This record gives sequence, structure tokens and C-alpha cells, in this order.
Amino acid sequence: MLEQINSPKDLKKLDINEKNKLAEEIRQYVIEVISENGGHLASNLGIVELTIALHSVFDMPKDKIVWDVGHQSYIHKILTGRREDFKKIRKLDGISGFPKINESEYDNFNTGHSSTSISAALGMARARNLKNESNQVIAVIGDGALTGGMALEALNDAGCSKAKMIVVLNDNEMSISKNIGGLNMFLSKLRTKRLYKKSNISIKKALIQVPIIGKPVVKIIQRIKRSIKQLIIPKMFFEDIGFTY
Ligand SMILES: Cc1ncc(C[n+]2csc(CCOP(=O)(O)OP(=O)(O)O)c2C)c(N)n1
Repeated sequence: MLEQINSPKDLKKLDINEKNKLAEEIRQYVIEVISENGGHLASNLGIVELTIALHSVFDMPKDKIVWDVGHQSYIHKILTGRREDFKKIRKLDGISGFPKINESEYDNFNTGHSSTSISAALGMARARNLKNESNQVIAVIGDGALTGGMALEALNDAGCSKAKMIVVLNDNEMSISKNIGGLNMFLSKLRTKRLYKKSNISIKKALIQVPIIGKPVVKIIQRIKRSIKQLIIPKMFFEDIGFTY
């Protein structure tokens, strides 16, 4: 299946079962190449589904994605026309192990240093607004990189800015090694609330199907939801600084 994917357009044609199969093939391919060339294995094996999802939902390269650190961009490269080039990743005259704007129109920001993605994406969102354009901007940041000072400064700025942007927190409970610190303690508490999120989604799905009263009821519930969330989830840090989490 992987042989048929030359751009995200090809990906959009697949159904969910085909995408699952594709994810398996991609993981196999990454293991084959990286065991020869060296590189970041675990972080890329862990981001296969997220990358497929992002390229299915958004319209790259019109929409912009910024990969924090950039070490987890292998799947993105494979899906954006660099499948064969991937065999020479990190080799002389081969493609880079990090996003490079001169390598592809799908790479929007040169990363390598961690914790820069939210600030870069916010700049792109502001530039988009100034130009009256309508593309989406997405920063993908890991739980490790989120602990960097620049990421926290950018959250501070983005939270109160009116520029629309999306931050995907790729919380895989790992950094270079075990993640430590206060933010990590906070994220562990959030993770234990997954059950709440799941039940919430299924209630919404069921309600929205009820004719006429379905939508207004969902709206009321969404308003109540925030207050309930504040009761259930300890300290809504992201919401309190201006994000819808
Ligand atoms: C400024 C800076 N400090 C340290 C590093 C080394 N480094 C590379 S990846 C990484 C953490 C990655 O953890 P996370 O963001 O959770 O991503 P994951 O690997 O789990 O996908 C660090 C600290 C770096 N790239 N830049």
C-alpha cells in the first residue's frame, strides 16, 4: 500500500482499515531503514497514526505544520513525496533527519532545537491573519519539549492572542529518557482522566442525532462541560491560559 502513496492526496482516498494497514507498513519500513542508517526510532514509531491523521484531516502544504524538535518527522517525510529518498536519510547527499524548508514545500520550519514549535506556529498564524488568508497552523510538540522555556513563553503569548492555531500535545510519556518535573506530574494527572473524555464524546454523538432538540442540548452541555471539567480535572492549566483543551 505504501508504494501508492506519493502525496497526502493519495492518503485521503484510503478508508480506516487501509490506513491501519498503511501504518503497519510504515512502521516496518522505518525499522528497516533506521536499523541501517541510525536515527530516532521510538519517537517515529509512536507518531505514525498521528501523522496519518494530520495529513488526512488537513490540507498540506496550504495548511502549515511545525514539528517540534523535528526528530519525529520521518513519517511526515515518507507521506509527503519522500518515500524513496527516505532510504538515504541522514546519509551523504541524502535527506535530512529533521524538517528542512529547502527540502520540501511540506516542511515549514527548520527544527532541531526543542521547544520552538508553538512560537513559530504562532508567528505563522499572525502572518496569515495579516495577509487575510485562511490556512490552518498546527504545532506538534512532545511532553518533553513542552517543558522547555521557549514553549512556555509561546503558550503565554498564544493563549491571549486572537490568532487561531492548534497545538497538538504528543504526550507519549517519554522524553530522551523518563520525563521528569512539575509539568510531567501535571500531565500524569490529566492522563488519568481519559475515561471522562471518552464518555463525554459518546454522549455528544448520541445526542446530536436527536432531531431539533439535539443541537441546543449539546450546546448547553458544552457550557456546563467546562465547569464540570474544572471540578474533575485538577487545575485546567491550558484552559486557564486561553486554550480550548
Ligand atoms: C534545546 C534542546 N535541548 C535538548 C535537546 C535534546 N532533545 C532532543 S529530543 C528531546 C526531547 C524529546 O521528547 P518529547 O518532546 O517528549 O518527544 P518524543 O521524543 O517523546 O516524541 C530533547 C530534550 C534539543 N533537541 N534541543
